[in-house]
Order: sequence, then structure tokens, then C-alpha cells
Amino acid sequence: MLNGIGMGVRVVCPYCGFGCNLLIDPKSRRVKPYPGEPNRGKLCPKGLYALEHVFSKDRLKHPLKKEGESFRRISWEKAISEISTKLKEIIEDYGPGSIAFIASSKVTNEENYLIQKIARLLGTNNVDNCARLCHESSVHALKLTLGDGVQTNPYSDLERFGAIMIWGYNPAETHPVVMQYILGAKRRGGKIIVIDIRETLTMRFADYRLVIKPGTDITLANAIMNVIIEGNLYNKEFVESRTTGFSEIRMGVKKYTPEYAEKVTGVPAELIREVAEVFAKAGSGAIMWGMGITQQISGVENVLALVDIALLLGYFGEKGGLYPMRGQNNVQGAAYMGTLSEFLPGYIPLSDSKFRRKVAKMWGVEDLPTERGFYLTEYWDAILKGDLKALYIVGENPAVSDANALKVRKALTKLDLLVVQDLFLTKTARFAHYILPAAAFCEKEGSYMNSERRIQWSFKVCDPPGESKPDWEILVMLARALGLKGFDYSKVEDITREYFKLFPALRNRSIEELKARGIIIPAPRLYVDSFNTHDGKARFVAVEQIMPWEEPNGEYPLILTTVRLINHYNTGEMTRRSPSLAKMSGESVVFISREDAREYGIEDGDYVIVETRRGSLRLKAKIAKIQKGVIAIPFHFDANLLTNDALNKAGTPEFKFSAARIRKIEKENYGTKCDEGKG
Ligand SMILES: Nc1nc2c(c(=O)[nH]1)N[C@H]1C(S)=C(S)[C@@H](COP(=O)(O)OP(=O)(O)OC[C@H]3O[C@@H](n4cnc5c(=O)[nH]c(N)nc54)[C@H](O)[C@@H]3O)O[C@H]1N2
Ligand SMILES: Nc1nc2c(c(=O)[nH]1)N[C@H]1C(S)=C(S)[C@@H](COP(=O)(O)OP(=O)(O)OC[C@H]3O[C@@H](n4cnc5c(=O)[nH]c(N)nc54)[C@H](O)[C@@H]3O)O[C@H]1N2
Ligand code: SF4
Ligand SMILES: [Mo]
Repeated sequence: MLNGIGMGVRVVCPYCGFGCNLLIDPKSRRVKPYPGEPNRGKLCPKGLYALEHVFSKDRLKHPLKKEGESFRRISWEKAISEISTKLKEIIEDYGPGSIAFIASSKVTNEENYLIQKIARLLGTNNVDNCARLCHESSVHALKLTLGDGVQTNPYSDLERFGAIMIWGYNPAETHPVVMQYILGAKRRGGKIIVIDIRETLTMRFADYRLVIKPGTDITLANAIMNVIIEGNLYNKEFVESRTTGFSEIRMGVKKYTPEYAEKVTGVPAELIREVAEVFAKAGSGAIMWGMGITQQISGVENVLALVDIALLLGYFGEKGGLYPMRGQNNVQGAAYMGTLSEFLPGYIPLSDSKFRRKVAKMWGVEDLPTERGFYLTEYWDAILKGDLKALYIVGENPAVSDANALKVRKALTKLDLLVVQDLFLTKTARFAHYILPAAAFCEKEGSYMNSERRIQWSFKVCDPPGESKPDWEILVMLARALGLKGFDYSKVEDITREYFKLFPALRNRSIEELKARGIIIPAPRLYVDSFNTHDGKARFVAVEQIMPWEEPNGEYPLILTTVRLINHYNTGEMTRRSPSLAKMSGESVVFISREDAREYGIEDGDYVIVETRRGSLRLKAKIAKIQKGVIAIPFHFDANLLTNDALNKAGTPEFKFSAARIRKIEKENYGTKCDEGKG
């Protein structure tokens, strides 16, 4: 069943990083779930309706060039020739460091591979993808302690574990299909522990529910370790033989008693004790986490604290795993292909001269640039300072997805050249000098990598509309026009074959195998016998509580966080064009507690204005199970007009914490200019 024929064409879901396969009947366009791994016959609503945006009348069909305030249709030849000429001029005038690329966690491995190849051959490491906004904190912390910045075990292991901790992560809405594995563990007697700042849908399935004050995760993690160490519940043999730095941790968590942690986190000391004991005595366990952990100023340190818990208990190999659940359908692949400004393909550091020269040689040059590029979250200041002059964006919508969006939008107006390659005329594309129409996921072939590091092939179902083309074909045209060598690919497999050569784990594997079954690299289960560090041991790193960057005060007394809804996806460009999904999600809302609503005279369904130091937004209030003093906005609705762009050590903004205020709009003012806000 090479491409699922007989049941439909097998395609990778274009939404989340769980990586479900869809079976599509090309004639009726009916979508069915693939019965095999990883989705085992299940899909969430986004997968089921994944074709609707593809057939939207809004699809871009021709290359466009900005003229005055509007866009004019031009030919591919003219577009590519004008873009490449302008890029070459900018490089000549200001050097290769003045141009930057944003790669896409929505496009294939092959396409991401080409984007970083072009950037690096032009002489810059200014190439980044949305992992920067997402799990880059996890990558940095995991590399430092274990050796690799990735999920350690396959999904199927989850079912066997005695306990699962779900921390700052709401899979019931964000990776619905992984819930069958989590509930599988529960059916076998496994305990489910959920830690969030609000009562999420995922919490309904939990045995233990810990509602924590925003930004206090390190204190809770340290208190859990305090109980484990004081109670002698840690795995001494594992700690001794497979780790270093235990004494540092023992000292580090001493002051974090459950009673102290109760004061900081709001979680009762008794509950902290019970949860620590249950998790330690379970015998095996997983820690899964998401954006509640990484999108904080302490994102890297938060992850270090979670790794420390797993190391104390020896929850690795057969006994457990760490699951930084990846967000976008190909964010894991984009990183492996090298579209991160601090890493070469395979997360190899730029400073690894042996590997760097090997790649360079394969590409027919002496060497590649060695200096780290800007993080994409640093692009905006670099543009405003005049350091970046050209930006080439493939499948990313930073005018909506990056923090402090008004600043991003201002920066986008300052470029000498902005190219956007997308399916739609997005908010970002409106700022572009050139817009290039891309084919959607089911209109091309190629491979994607999901959160468990499974590379999967996605087959073609139908032709792209108008003159739109697969991203890889557009990139090949661009590279050739730029005069770069090594882009004579005639089909997508030629690129697959090239990236296979870079990874030792793929050396003896074939594209046929990839197409038939998919391949997990480097191996399904990591660290069974040793860690990927110089001495084979994992490293404990003790961390102290770090407080959020922006403290609430009299003027902005509330804490604003941003979250996700099951039927909406990221900046909404795809889901809003999917009538079934758009209908299920409705309009933009802010979740507020009953107590705060009463205090501000707000009733469910009233319109309100939410303001921060960056901007303001008009939303509909929805009373929800959220702690007093905290409000939450699904980020799909321009929430970034409000968010804080303070960056953590991995370059991720603190999307999960801004000081904010709220006020009700009186009914007679609905629909007038004054309720529109600055955004
Ligand atoms: N339906 C849907 N699915 C998606 C996406 C989507 O947009 N829509 N996007 C995909 C992407 S790119 C990603 S990265 C994943 C993200 O998946 P998740 O990480 O599950 O997404 P979020 O809802 O952003 O954040 C998770 C939780 O963090 C909590 N939180 C906020 N602040 C804190 C805090 O200080 N401490 C703790 N412990 N928790 C906190 C929030 O209340 C929220 O429930 O989802 C992917 N799947
Ligand atoms: N406030 C707040 N902001 C956040 C977050 C948060 O939790 N809170 N989460 C952050 C996270 S985790 C992430 S991952 C980012 C996501 O940020 P983005 O990646 O900017 O968001 P998407 O809406 O997924 O944008 C993907 C774009 O790719 C286009 N596209 C889809 N398929 C293709 C294709 O085949 N080819 C091309 N060329 N284009 C395609 C879509 O039309 C869309 O415009 O947002 C971040 N922003
Ligand atoms: S869980 Fe993720 S991959 Fe699966 S159907 Fe839903 S959005 Fe697609
Ligand atoms: Mo993400």
C-alpha cells in the first residue's frame, strides 16, 4: 500500500505536529483517517476538514507585484528575475548579512532544506523558522542536558507508563489525537497529572489537577524534587551511573519546600507532596509539555527543571520519556533540515568545522558562514536599525504570529525588499513587494517529520490552482536565477536523496522505505544505554525561580496569557478559510473569571477592550474556569497586538505573560470607532 491506493491517497495532515495521515479520495475529495501509525484510525476536526482551505476562492493563483497601494499580476519569469536582481544588489551594497529568510514549518523537509541551502550559499545564517516562537527553549535545554533537542520516545510508549505529567500543555485541544495514547495509559492504571494556570479541557481527564499561578513553574518543579529527594524516592542507581551534578540539585531545591511553594504557586502543599510521591512511585513516567512552559522569559530554565525531575527518577529508555510536543506539522523537520540560525542540518552547531566543511563540499563550495544569524524574533529590531534590508518569507505570518505585532508591522514597511510565498494574501503578504503563490500540501509530494521524529511521505492528490507552484520548484527557480550551483533537481526525490546523505541514521535507508512506512530517526527510543554527551552521562542543572518580565501593577493589574482553541489554528489563515472549522469557532473572545467579571461589571457575551502597554483589542468576554487575576485570549485573533516581545535565552518571546487591563464597552457604543482599539 505504497500511497494508500485502494483506500485513498495518503497525505500528511497540514496542521499539527502530531503528524496524522489522511486518506483522500481524489474524486470525491472525501477525507478518511489512516488506520496505521501514528493516528490509528483517528483524526481531529482540523484533519477531517483539511481540504476546505485548499479549495478556497482566496487561493493565490499568480505572482503579484506591489504597485502603489495595490498588487498587479506579473509573470513568473519577471517576478523571479526582478527578485533575484534586487537580492544581488542588496548583497553587493550591504553584504550577505543584510538579507534574511524565514523558512516554514508548514512546508516539506525538501523545501526547508533548499531554503537554508540558498541562505548559506549566499553567505548568511539569517535563516530561521517558527520553532523560535515555539519549542526552541526545549531544544536549548535538552541539548545542554541530554545531548539532543528532541522528544526522546515514540507516542506508543506513552501507553505503557505508570504516570504522565502534562505540564503547560493542553493536548485535548492542541494535539487531540495524542489523547488516545494518554488515555490508553490511564486505562491500564496510569496516573494522569495536569499542571496549568486554568482548568483546561485536558484537565477533565486528569487524576490530579494542579492550577498554578502563571510563571511559577520552576518553584513547583523544585518543590516536587524537594519531596522526591527528602523522601529518598529518587533512583540512586540511575543518578549515580548515568548523571552528573546531583549534589548541585540536592542543594538547589532545599529551600523549595512544599509549604514555601504553596505560597508562590498557589498549589496546596499537600497536593504537591502527593503528586511528587505518585509520580516517583509509578515506576515509569513521561513528562509532556507545551507552550505554557516554553513561552516564558524562563523558558529554557523551565525545561531544565522538568528534565531534572525525569533524571532524578531515571525515567528514560523503557522507563520513561520526555515529550516536548512539537507544534506545526513540519517544525521538527524544518529544524532537522537546518532552518535555524544557530544550527546546521541535524542540529549540528555552526562551530563544528568537520561537518560544516562536509556540507560545503557537498554543495560545491569551500566553507559556509560560521557566525550565528539573527533569531527571527531579532529580525524586527535589526530591520528598524537598518541592519537588515531584505526579507524572504516562506509560509509564515509574523505580522500576526510574532509578539508586539505593531512593531513587527512597522518593521515590515521599512524593508527594501520583502517577498512572501504563501497560499493566501496574508496580513504579512500585504506588506510585500512580491507575493509568490505556493501549492498546498496535497498538491505536491514530499516528506515531513512529526514530533516523534517520524519522517513520513505525503503523496499528491490534485494539481495546484492557476499558476501556483510547489515551494521547492519556486526555490529552484530562484536559486538558479541567483546563479547558485547545485540546484539541478528535476524531481522532489532528488532533494530527498541529498538530505539522506547528511544523516548517518539514513545512510542505509531507502526512499522506498520512507514512502511505504516512514522512518523514525535516529532511533525510536533514545538514551537506552547512554546519553548523547561527551561522557555519555546526562547533566543536572539546578535552576532558581525567575519572575516574569512584566509585573502587573495598579495601571495594568491583570495577567494576560494567550492560548489555543481546538478548531482554530495559529494565525487562522487556513482555518478561517475552512467554512466548517470557522463556523465551529466563532468570533474572538477573552476568557475571564467569574470574580473578575463581577468586579469589572462584565457579563458573559459583553464586548470589552483589553489593553497592554503595546496595544488594545476589542473582544467578546466569555466567563470561564480561570483563576482570578488572569485573562486568556486565543492567539488566533490578533492577540499579538498586546503581547510582550521580551525574549528568553532561546529567543522566544514571553507570549504567556503580559500585564493587562480590561474595560467593558457600553452597549450604546458597540460598532462605533471608539471601541476599535489601537489595533
Ligand atoms: N487546535 C490547534 N492545535 C494546535 C495549534 C493551534 O493553533 N490550534 N497550534 C500548534 C502549535 S504551533 C503548537 S506549538 C501547539 C501548542 O500546544 P499547547 O502548548 O497545548 O498550546 P497553548 O494553548 O498555547 O498553551 C498550553 C497551555 O499553557 C497554559 N499556560 C499559560 N501560561 C502558563 C504558565 O505560566 N504555566 C503553565 N504551567 N501553563 C501555562 C495555557 O493555559 C494553555 O492551556 O499546538 C499545535 N496544535
Ligand atoms: N500570542 C501568541 N503568539 C504566538 C503563539 C502563542 O501561543 N501566543 N504561538 C507561537 C507558535 S508556537 C507558533 S508555531 C507560531 C506560528 O506562527 P505562523 O507559522 O506564522 O502561523 P501559521 O498561521 O501557522 O502560518 C503559516 C502560514 O503558512 C501558510 N502555508 C500553509 N501551507 C503552505 C505551503 O505549503 N506553502 C507555503 N508557502 N505556505 C503555506 C499559511 O497560509 C500561513 O500563512 O505562532 C507563535 N505566536
Ligand atoms: S491531531 Fe493534528 S495531525 Fe491529527 S488531524 Fe488533528 S491537526 Fe491533524
Ligand atoms: Mo508552535
